[in-house]
Amino acid sequence: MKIESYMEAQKNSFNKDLKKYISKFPKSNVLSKAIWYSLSNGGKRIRPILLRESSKALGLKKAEYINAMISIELIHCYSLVHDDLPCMDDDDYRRGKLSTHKKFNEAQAVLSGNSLLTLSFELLAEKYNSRLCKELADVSGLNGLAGGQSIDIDVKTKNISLNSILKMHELKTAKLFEFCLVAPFIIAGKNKKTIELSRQYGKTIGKIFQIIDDICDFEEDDHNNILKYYNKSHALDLCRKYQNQANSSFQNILSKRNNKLTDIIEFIINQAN
Ligand code: GRG
Repeated sequence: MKIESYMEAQKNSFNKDLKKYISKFPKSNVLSKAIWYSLSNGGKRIRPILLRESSKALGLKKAEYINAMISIELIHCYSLVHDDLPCMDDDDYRRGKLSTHKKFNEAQAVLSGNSLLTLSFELLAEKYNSRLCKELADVSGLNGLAGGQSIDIDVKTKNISLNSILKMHELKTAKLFEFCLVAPFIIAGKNKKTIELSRQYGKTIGKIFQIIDDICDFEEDDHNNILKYYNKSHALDLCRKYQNQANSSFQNILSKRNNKLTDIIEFIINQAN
């Protein structure tokens, strides 16, 4: 199967799992409607797909990884809802549809983001020990997603250095990707050294993902974009360097036959063509 069709099939399969999970909640109140709207408006689902690939490579069964897989997408969707708010990026549209605060209102958007965040921890706590909750807290809090967003907002009017842009990429984007690769290794009870390698692997994929996102979304007044410093071809060279690193240093912690991580990295890079 071609990687494009594979990604599409994986996305559809994840959407079914998510629907099943969310259908446990009543849809009669406005908050549940806002939560469902924020989750189901057409994302690529790259994070759960990566988490599933890492799990499959380790031979985990779906029952062992599904809570972690849904939980990472809930965190991601919460971050998008809050990112669109007027006090943050102030976007009226997300994925081609009205952003949650435009469809509902700001208060319900804040609450739906908060609820997605807490639900993701509930899902982890239901199934795993505190190790995984701590991991998710770490990648999504001060030293991760929230910290990266704070830098992004803080530097809006300033001149940001290349190093700060790369740091922001790591916090705002690559940290959640770390979780996708590392969580299955923690669930599978792997040793510390292997867990750390899987973390580096996830981080490297996240850095590639963000460079490609910068290339695809560049606008002239974009102050935080890597294309402020690199031209497109130079930025792609950096992706290829990370890709080689990922394929040579980290692939040996996984069985190559049982996963498509290498193809997915190539798929991500090809989005910039
Ligand atoms: C509010 C704590 C907080 C964080 C917001 C998500 C975010 C941080 C900012 C949005 C802008 C941005 C470029 C973030 C970097 C990560 C990124 C590329 C998000 C978009 O991820 P995709 O492309 O989104 O996977 P879909 O729509 O496919 O789910």
